Amino acid sequence: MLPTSLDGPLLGDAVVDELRAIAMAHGITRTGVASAEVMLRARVEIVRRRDAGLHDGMQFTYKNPERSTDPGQAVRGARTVFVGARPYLLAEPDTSTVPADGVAARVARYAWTDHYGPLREGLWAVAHRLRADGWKAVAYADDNSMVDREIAHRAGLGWFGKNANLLLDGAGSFFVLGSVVTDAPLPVVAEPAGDGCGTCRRCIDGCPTGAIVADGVIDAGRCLAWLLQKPGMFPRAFRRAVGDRIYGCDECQDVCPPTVRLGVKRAAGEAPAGVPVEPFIDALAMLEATDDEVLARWGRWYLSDRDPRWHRRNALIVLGNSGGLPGGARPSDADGARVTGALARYLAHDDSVLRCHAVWAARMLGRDDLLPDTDVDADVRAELSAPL
Ligand code: B12
Ligand code: SF4
Ligand code: SF4
Repeated sequence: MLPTSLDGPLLGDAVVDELRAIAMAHGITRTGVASAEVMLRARVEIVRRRDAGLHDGMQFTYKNPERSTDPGQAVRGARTVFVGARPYLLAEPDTSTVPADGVAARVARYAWTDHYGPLREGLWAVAHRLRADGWKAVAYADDNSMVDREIAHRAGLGWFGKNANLLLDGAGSFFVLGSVVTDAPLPVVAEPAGDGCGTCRRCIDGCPTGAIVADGVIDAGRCLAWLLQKPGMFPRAFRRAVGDRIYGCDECQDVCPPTVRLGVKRAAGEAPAGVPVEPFIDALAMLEATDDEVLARWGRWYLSDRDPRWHRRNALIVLGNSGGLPGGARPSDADGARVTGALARYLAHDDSVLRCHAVWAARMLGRDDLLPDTDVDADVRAELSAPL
């Protein structure tokens, strides 16, 4: 039974142990407790980066920094925040879901399957335990109301890597983060973890687009993870750098020694039986699918307005890159029926943004024979003659 006095002394460590055990039962392997004070550093950084244009139109926590950096606005009278990290590194399944005549498109590790659902479930189990004793408690994970890395850092879960991710001591960064904001006076862990990057700068040098513009600072306008989510035309300058990525980007973590050494080599887990795990999908299958099919299979990816246009735009870029660029997958046959069919369909699409990307893909694959001489849309006309 938890103590129930709002004005009483700090709750004991046994309470945190019980909450930790609840979280652990949901796969949340690292936990900590932070004070619920305003996250001033994050607030200042968000505003500074927004003013410098580094957010490239992103909303998320940037929309209302006053709110996203103040746990007290999430739960009135908030005193503490119970923070949890859930590992998302999974072993690659033995069998590929991409057929021989398909085009393999890479999905970032955090999206191979749904990791936020189980994380939220675990955090809500913690919140309900606190509520059962009369405390207020609300769970947040990847929500615009809370800057997850900053609160996890404050709770001592890890350090800010130069790649901007929170690296957990002895485990690397392949973790999703979330928290339970509460008015319960839980005992706080006051010591954030020290820096573990030292002189390393592999992520900065390894980023395919030079998006890490200073230690821990990402220019979203260059970051593939954001550009693949963002609506509209994909900047031509970065399309080759996309390679075979269709959603998300892991490059700055895949080159990170602590993450690879401690996470990838030691701790890749298995997904529970029956849970689909998709490290690669068939870009052609996505281009052939109806809107409903796209949303049913890949609707859990965060893409602007959950609009299947952006799934297809990304699939066309992967198709264009699939002729054998470094990191790109090779279609079984660029002149084959499925590739030709997809290009022909999207070159005639009524959406001019998709036509633009289809023109680019056809030109990249040397299928100029499929291109129209001109187009009613000025952007498509520009795409027909732009340097590749
Ligand atoms: C917006 C967002 C993005 C944007 C921008 C990311 C960015 N780095 O700015 C985009 C779409 C690009 C993105 C990409 C990814 N994201 Co994201 N994203 C978010 C979101 C919604 C908000 C982040 C935010 O508020 N940033 C504001 C800035 C100011 O905070 P910050 O980047 O953490 O910066 C801090 C440090 O710079 C630090 N700092 C200050 N001074 C200094 C100085 C030094 C030297 C250093 C090192 C640090 C440092 O203080 C800052 C403030 O706290 C969070 C979820 C959430 N609600 O918090 C997820 C989140 C950060 N993303 C997450 C993930 C998994 C990813 C990807 C790995 C997904 C992928 N594979 O594609 C990539 C990683 C890209 C990268 N290198 O950051 C996880 C991170 C988990 C972790 N272990 O860190 C989060 C926490 C989601 C979650 N709940 O699990 N993301
Ligand atoms: S996610 Fe990819 S593009 Fe973005 S900073 Fe990391 S390596 Fe660069
Ligand atoms: S690659 Fe090196 S510098 Fe970058 S986050 Fe990892 S340890 Fe830090």
